[in-house]
Amino acid sequence: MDKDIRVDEIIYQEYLKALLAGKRMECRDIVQNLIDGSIDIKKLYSDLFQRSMYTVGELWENNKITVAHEHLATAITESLLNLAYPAIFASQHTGRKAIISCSVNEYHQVGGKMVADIFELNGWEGHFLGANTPAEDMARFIQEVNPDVVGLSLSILSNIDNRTFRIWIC
Ligand code: B12
Repeated sequence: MDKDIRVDEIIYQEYLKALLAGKRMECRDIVQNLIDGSIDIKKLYSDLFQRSMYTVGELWENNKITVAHEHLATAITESLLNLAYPAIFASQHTGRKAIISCSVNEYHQVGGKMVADIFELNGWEGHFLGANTPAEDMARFIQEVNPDVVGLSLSILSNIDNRTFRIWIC
């Protein structure tokens, strides 16, 4: 793998501009070029996807963009994660299993999905249960799969739901 392939400032700004303008094909081309150049997937996730979504959050917080722009950027980002899948699922499996889930009421799902993908990249089975997962269902799935690791994803502190932990402990 060529470790020199990275998201430099020019690529990042070009991608951000396209993302904010909702230009899905331009974003896709940038990401596909990086993948074709064998970029480290962790760098792609952190230096392009995460960084741009944090910028989207700041712009939204400062009323520089609307909720519609944020939704569009999120939808584009989620669709582009799939471009990395051939690389992610090429890893030899270790037999280890991880479950990552958003807590009840937590709708920020991009970060948790990325975490599950990185487990896959490292040869784990990375189960991602998505947003707002009911605690009982999460607990049942954990019993079924018997994972080595369970990770909870939340961006809003008040979404730490005591009920989830009580059910896990039982
Ligand atoms: C997109 C977005 C949304 C979308 C999410 C849609 C979706 N499909 O995911 C929607 C519209 C639903 C949304 C809603 C809200 N949002 Co919002 N949102 C964002 C935004 C812009 C991007 C989130 C994102 O994708 N980030 C990129 C990912 C890659 O980063 P990440 O989540 O941090 O994940 C990384 C790490 O945290 C870590 N990680 C994440 N999970 C896990 C789990 C484990 C186990 C491990 C080890 C690591 C790990 O690894 C990830 C990869 O590095 C953020 C801005 C930001 N700074 O993130 C605001 C942001 C998170 N939202 C915010 C707010 C306030 C809200 C609302 C309350 C707004 C409202 N008034 O309705 C609601 C709350 C909804 C809810 N109950 O969950 C605030 C939160 C502030 C706070 N913490 O108090 C932020 C920071 C915006 C801001 N600047 O103010 N939002």
